Amino acid sequence: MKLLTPVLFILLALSHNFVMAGDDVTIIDPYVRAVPPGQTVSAAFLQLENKSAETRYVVNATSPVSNVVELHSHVHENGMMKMRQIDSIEIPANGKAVLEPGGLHIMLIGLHDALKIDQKVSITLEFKNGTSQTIEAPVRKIMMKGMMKGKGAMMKDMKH
Ligand SMILES: [Cu+2]
Repeated sequence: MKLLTPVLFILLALSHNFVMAGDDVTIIDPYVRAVPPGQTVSAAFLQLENKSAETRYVVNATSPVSNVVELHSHVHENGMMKMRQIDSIEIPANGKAVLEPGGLHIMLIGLHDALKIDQKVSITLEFKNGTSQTIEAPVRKIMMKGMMKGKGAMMKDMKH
């Protein structure tokens, strides 16, 4: 037992260094938008923190829950918000990329099954430097600000 502890420490230190060298991008707070039954399209959101001094890029994403997974951004076109497929998501050196509703997101197209709240969705992100990371993103209900207002107004109307 006395010998085992230092050996374990060395192993832990080695594996930790290995992980750090392989991937200095941390994925924070991933989640997938819950969608009504029958809807076969959803999106995943998360934050990517780059602790390295080099710009990193997500170039592809895959998931077993849908036929197609695309990297998307939102753009304003003639006063309309439109989604657009993009080739990569840039994570600035010592910076962050934020994927959030109305902005960058990972599009899940052609869902095989309905997504259940709190279900963990496995998503693999592939980086330009050849590394990849797999995350388990829970399914969450996301209320849009506009939708919440609409619902509130409706409930108010119902009271009258
Ligand atoms: Cu999209």
